[in-house]
Amino acid sequence: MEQTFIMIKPDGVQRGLVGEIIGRFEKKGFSLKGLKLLTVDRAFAEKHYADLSSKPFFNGLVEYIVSGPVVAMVWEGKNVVTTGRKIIGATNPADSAPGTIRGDFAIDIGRNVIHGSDAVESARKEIGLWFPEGAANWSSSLHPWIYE
Ligand code: DAT
Ligand code: MG
Repeated sequence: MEQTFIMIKPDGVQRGLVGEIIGRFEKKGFSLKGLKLLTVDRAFAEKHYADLSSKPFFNGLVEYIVSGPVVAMVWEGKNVVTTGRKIIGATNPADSAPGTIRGDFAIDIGRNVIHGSDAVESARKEIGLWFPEGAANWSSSLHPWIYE
């Protein structure tokens, strides 16, 4: 089953949105396979966002991510990468539809509350980086009520 890496950024933690965000993924029917609250250092944040290292906003982005604890998660389910991105909404909250996490809870692109992997391959890399110990191995007994 497909997995994605989801991270509630420091603003989401500070603003008390952790429960709300987890609830949206849970209620959709996805399964939580990894969860931890941690504060990462500069080198780790730079590795996570390595693909963006040439962007003018890279330094500010890294400072934002290291500015406080984040909630790192692995979520599992059919098409969870693409559907997770839909639940999160567009990168710039000005373009995120109401009903999405960024559309409902964010205003500025540099404080957009949440990260979600953009492809199955980047999800695999990000889960490896954030969860070197591996994700949890369990399956929900609700499975037949969610999947036909
Ligand atoms: P996403 O987080 O939607 O996958 P991304 O991977 O392109 O978007 O960029 C990572 C983060 O970098 C994004 O959540 C917010 C920040 N960012 C992206 N584009 C930006 C821009 N033009 N100005 C400022 N910050 C930006
Ligand atoms: Mg991205």
